[in-house]
Formats: sequence, C-alpha cells, structure tokens
Amino acid sequence: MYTLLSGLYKYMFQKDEYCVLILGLDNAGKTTFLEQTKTKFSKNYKGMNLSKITTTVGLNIGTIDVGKARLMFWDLGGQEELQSLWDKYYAESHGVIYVIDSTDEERLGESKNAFEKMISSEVLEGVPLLVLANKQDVENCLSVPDIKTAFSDCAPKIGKRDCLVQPCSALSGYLVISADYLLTLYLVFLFFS
Ligand code: G3D
Repeated sequence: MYTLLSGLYKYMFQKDEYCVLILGLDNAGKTTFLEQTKTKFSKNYKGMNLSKITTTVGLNIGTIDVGKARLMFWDLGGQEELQSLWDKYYAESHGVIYVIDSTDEERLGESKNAFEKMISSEVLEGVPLLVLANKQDVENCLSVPDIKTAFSDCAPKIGKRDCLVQPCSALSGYLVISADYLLTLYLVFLFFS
C-alpha cells in the first residue's frame, strides 16, 4: 500500500528535472535573461533590479517550474578565460540557451567562434539549442537574419539537433519569456531525453 501511495504521490507531484546551460560572451545579457525568467515564473521570487545586474563571473543558478518540469538554469561566465570551463557542464545538460548581444557587431565573430566550439563538442550532440538574439530593444541592432548570416558556417555542425533562433530583449522582457519558449524547450527535452 505504501509503495502504491508513494508511487502515486511521485506521479502526481514529482517533477522531471532538466538542466539548461545559459552560455554566451560576457555582457550578452545571460544573467538579465535568467533574472527575467525567474521573476516571471517563480511566484514568490522578488527579482533583482535588472539595471543593476553586472556581468556573470563564475556561475549563477536559477530554478523554475513549468508544468511537470523543473528547469535548472546554469548561467556560466562568458569571459574568454571562463569559456574553457563550459565543457565541464556539458554532460549534465539537457538543453543550451546561447545568448548573443545583437548590439555588439564588433564581437559577433568572437561570439560565433565560442558558439562553434561549443556545438562541436561531442558531449552536446543532439542536445537542443535555443539561440537568443538579445537586446532587440536597442535601435539599429543586428536582426535575426543578420546574425544567422554571420553564423551560417556553423550550420553543418548544428546537424540534426533542434535549434531555434529567437529575437528578444532580456531587459524589457520583450518576446523573451513567453511560456511558449519554455514549453517548447520542455517538449524538446521530453522528445530528446
Ligand atoms: P552577462 O550575464 O551575459 O554577462 P548581463 O550579461 O546580464 O550582466 O548584462 C550585461 C549588460 O547588458 C547589462 O548592462 C544589462 O543591463 C544589459 N542588457 C542585458 N540584456 C539587455 C537587453 O535586452 N537590452 C538592453 N538594452 N540591455 C541589456 P550594464 O550597463 O549593467 O553593463
């Protein structure tokens, strides 16, 4: 009886846990994205003042619940010297959100190189990718087609894994945190896991 009840309890209340890495160069808006997401999806979470967020050094962690899923976000520092630590987290991850600063054309090549190195990892093969063209609230920023063109030679390395590129503004919340995104991610995880 106990086993039956505990099985039922687990079925009803236990969440499937997924780890999602948030990667990208420093200053891309990773931490701002994480804070917006936590604010939107965690009922009692009093978010930080987004304009006071400083660039990620080390690791920020956030957890949100979407339906029966618990998504654990790991926001990793994007400075060159910290990028070498990204691959330590690949084995644990079910999905990757790669954040690009659409206002920083100068560092777009650097971002592409970091992205290419990341998707070349065998450990991430088949792991779904969400690419966010962030800071779309800024006038004259690069558009999604501009970014896709700059990243076009990465396409063969993306292969058959699920990859979605979305414009967003982590700061204003514009287009960022629709439940659809997270639901898409969740469904993709379910599908691939
Ligand atoms: P990181 O975690 O990738 O290093 P942060 O990046 O989240 O710390 O953001 C770096 C800077 O970009 C911050 O500005 C932050 O406010 C800004 N930023 C993040 N997302 C957006 C966005 O969608 N639009 C705009 N306009 N700015 C954004 P500061 O001035 O604090 O360095």
